[in-house]
Amino acid sequence: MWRGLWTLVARAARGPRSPRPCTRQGSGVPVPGSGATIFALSSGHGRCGIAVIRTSGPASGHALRSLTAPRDLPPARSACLRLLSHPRSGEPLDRALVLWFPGPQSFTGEDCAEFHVHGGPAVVSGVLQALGSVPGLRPAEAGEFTRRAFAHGKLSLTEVEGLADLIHAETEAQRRQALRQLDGELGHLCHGWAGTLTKALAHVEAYIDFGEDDNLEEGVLEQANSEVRELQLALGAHLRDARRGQRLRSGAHVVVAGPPNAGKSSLVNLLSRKPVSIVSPEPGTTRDVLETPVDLAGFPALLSDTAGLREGAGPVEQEGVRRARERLEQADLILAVLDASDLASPSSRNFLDTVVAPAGAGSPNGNSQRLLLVLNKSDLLPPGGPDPSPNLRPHLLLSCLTGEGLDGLLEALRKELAEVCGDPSTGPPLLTRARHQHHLQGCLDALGHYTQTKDLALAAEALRLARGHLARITGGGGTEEILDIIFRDFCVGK
Ligand SMILES: Nc1nc2c(ncn2[C@@H]2O[C@H](COP(=O)(O)OP(=O)(O)O)[C@@H](O)[C@H]2O)c(=O)[nH]1
Ligand SMILES: [Mg+2]
Repeated sequence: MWRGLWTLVARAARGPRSPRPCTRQGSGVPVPGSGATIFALSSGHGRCGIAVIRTSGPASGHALRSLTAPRDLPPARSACLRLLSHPRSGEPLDRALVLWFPGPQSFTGEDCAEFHVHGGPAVVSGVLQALGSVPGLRPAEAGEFTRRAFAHGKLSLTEVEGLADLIHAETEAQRRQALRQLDGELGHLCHGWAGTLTKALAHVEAYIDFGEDDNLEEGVLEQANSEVRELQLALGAHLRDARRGQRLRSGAHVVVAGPPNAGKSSLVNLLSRKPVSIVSPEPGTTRDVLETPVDLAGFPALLSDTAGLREGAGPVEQEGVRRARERLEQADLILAVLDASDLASPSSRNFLDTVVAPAGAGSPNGNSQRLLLVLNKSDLLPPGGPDPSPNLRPHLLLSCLTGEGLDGLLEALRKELAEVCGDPSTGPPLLTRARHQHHLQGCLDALGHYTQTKDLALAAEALRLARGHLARITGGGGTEEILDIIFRDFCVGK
């Protein structure tokens, strides 16, 4: 190996023209209003057992001393019981646990203090007022603690996003995914890819600078090319999966469809555990599309109840049918419901032919739509009798009336949704935001230019561009605008 090559690797990693690599160093992004010490209630609002108020910034130690007696700082990172009183009036406010986190070993990287007070509104507002009276302290803005953590290199941008997702997670799968992202899995993946590009760039630059040098190891350029090809394949695979991560964040579209009176609305109410839709023996009761967010077997879903699909109804119901068909086209998963005791009726046959069969066979664009076939009203079948339709594609028997078959349906839904949303327990890190997808695509496009160009200087530039896109996923070279959008997701006190 040519001796200078690793110097070039290092140069390519740092180089003046190169964007900041994916590292956990400080982002270099100025924090608006940094320098001030901020404070906020970090636990939820309202009456509760314990509320946590925290501060971050250089005056945190002074604030802690001003409010507590005795006035010396507690040992770092150890909880101490202290009497809190107003620094001006001396009025006692609460007996509370206080914690002192000297920077940089704190959440934000700055000096931080925490006050674990009793959660009554008067205690919380008294302590907040007391902190506001300490010179150099001001109330925090939404997401400001996390923004400071990012600015001081405590969290990468993908970890910040993971933290925001964790705070908003409503289902088990969302929590798992958010925790993985907060643990830095996506960041590590990008970091590894950026490392590959840095190496490829070093090889290309070595070739530019020393191509004629006999000591340059043979095949340096070929090695760079093959690394780029491998990376293209990996990025392509992740991009094909990109929709899954986004579904996991915002919920998969699950559309309940079927002929009138099959029990669609009953199923929506059963799955959402609330009376979302009117259930009635009268056909054509549901006309508009009714949507409800639900936790389906641990996955987030937007469940839509639709009008029963049939011909020849009045104009209002016809519009409902049109909307139902439109919604079916956008569905990530169709829950097709039929009345098990009425499979031979014209509306059942028509639904099987026009919706169920095409979904199984694959849609015109080549992507077969996911569909679960549910035969409802199993309680109307003779007990212990044969399958009502042995020739039908795989299906599940259910009775919304008795609840029989619900566990089997939830298990089938869990499997389907793990495919639709990606399985955060086992799969590779998911791209949960359009921002990730955009930069990964940008990286792939730049690598496309690399493979096409014959000019080595342009090839090196394409690699730098590609690496810049990866760096921006984890927060390198992020613009203020993007940061504002991301931090807006946080509440005050986080
Ligand atoms: N026996 C029986 N009746 C059901 C079941 N599910 C729904 N129904 C009844 O079937 C009728 C139509 O139900 P609904 O949910 O409004 O059907 P939709 O038109 O498909 O939305 C109502 O009278 C329900 O009470 C079931 O599992 N067993
Ligand atoms: Mg209905």
